[in-house]
Amino acid sequence: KIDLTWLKSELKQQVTEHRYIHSLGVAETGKQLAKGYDADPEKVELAGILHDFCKFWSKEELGNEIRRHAVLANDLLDYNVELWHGPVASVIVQERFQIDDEDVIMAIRYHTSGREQMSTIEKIVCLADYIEPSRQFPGVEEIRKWAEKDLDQALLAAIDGTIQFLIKKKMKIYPLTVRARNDLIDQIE
Ligand code: DGI
Ligand code: FE
Ligand code: FE
Ligand code: FE
Repeated sequence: KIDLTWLKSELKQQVTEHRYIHSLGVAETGKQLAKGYDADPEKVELAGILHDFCKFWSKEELGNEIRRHAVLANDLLDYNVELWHGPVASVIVQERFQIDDEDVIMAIRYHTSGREQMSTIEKIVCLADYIEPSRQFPGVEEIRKWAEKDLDQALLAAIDGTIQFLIKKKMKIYPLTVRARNDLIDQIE
């Protein structure tokens, strides 16, 4: 059984105070969502604590890890560096903390991009990342309300918000994010 207190202290050494509070917020919000959507709260909590573990690694370090680990999609290197920390964290937590739960690893790996056929745990971590209490941006309250009644609708709204942000900033959209959105719409129909 993994010691969460110890993991939190390891996280604290890797990230800023703000990011530490955000991570615990994702863990807590995620745990509550898990209870409502019949997912394992302990797996969601663990993924929430660790999802941004590599957030402050340099572009060079992140790129090296992506190139080094064949399991990570190399096309990430052609897209925004903000997409890299989740996939890298998903392999680092295995190596450093012997986390071997595939559900937890996938939730960490895809928390930024999303993907097709996301598990309930992946959806919850991705959504909790967007709506945990320290997040403040226009529209977040509406998504918090959606989160209470429909996980897919709430996640779709969150992904739409991100895509709108990327378009506004004239940034590229990682294809997996588009596929995640399309797949979610098919699931909602
Ligand atoms: O790490 P966090 O700040 O908690 O949040 P995150 O991991 O969900 O996302 C970090 C940022 O990545 C997000 O604000 C937007 C940016 N980003 C850049 N390109 C893409 C992208 N996000 C998605 N979903 N898809 C992209 O192609
Ligand atoms: Fe993140
Ligand atoms: Fe490695
Ligand atoms: Fe996050």
